[in-house]
Amino acid sequence: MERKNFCKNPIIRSIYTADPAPMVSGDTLYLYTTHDEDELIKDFYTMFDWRCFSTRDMVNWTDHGRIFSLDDIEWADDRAWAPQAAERNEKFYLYCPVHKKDGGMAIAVGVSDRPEGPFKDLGHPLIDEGDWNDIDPTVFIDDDGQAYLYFGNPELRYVLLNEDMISYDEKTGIVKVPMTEESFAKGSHDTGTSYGEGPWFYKRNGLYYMVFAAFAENVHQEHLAYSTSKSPTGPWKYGGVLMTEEGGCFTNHPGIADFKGHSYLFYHTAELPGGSLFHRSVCVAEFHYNEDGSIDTVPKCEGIEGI
Ligand code: FUB
Repeated sequence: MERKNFCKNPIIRSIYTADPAPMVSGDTLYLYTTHDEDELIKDFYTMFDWRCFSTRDMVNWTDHGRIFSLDDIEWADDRAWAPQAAERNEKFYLYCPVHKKDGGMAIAVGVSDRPEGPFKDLGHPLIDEGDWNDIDPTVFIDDDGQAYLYFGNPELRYVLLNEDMISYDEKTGIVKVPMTEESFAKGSHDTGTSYGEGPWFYKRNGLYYMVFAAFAENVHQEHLAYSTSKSPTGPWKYGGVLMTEEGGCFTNHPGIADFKGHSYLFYHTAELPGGSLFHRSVCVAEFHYNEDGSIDTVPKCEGIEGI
């Protein structure tokens, strides 16, 4: 029987979605996602656009459709991968990894006057190091107004965004975070740590959190883990596993938001009919912080109560 006032996982059932990125603006939670196409090209991720959904009660969702796509980015040709959005000075910024026409991955920025888009590309990449590390941006504006954009697979890197949110402090440049076991635990990804990709950066009660998709030793499926720091630029201290390998697909991807007094972890699985590592679906779980700011492992769940 359908439960009333209950948001059943996966949240979105009309299309395959992945890489959830929640953003709260006013009394609404906006959920930006990637979109796994039904028909695969070369049996790989086939992803051309970004989608947006919104809710005021975590149960009833409005589908805003395609809000930004590769067609809007003249210099990109493939891989519309994991985005994150930010609001500043009444404008909205969507940071998106893409594959460039001239090769390699880079991070694009779409700008809009409205959270639900449509977004307009800057016309050039924001981050373009010419290597494949330039994916999975996560953005956070600190209380002092400094905005940070972290990103990367297999290394975690960051830039200090300028107030315009579409450029960064070139003097500081692109900073490489030391990939140590103390920061990210021993694991099986390329740096020898568990840090894989999909960072999600935020602050709560004065403590900075870096949640990420991780590879345990000898395990070829991602789990979610987190590290914390007393400063926005580290050093990071490994905190533990946030979600074990779940949901039947190789990747997972965290998105965290506090909304109307509740804390939510968005993630993805392959649980819709026809699901696979290239046909994923966005889910949500409610969780709680311990007194000291630590987080216990969050079980994958059937869904959440509405608010
Ligand atoms: O969805 C494409 C890529 O897979 C993302 O950028 C990664 O985080 C992983 O979910």
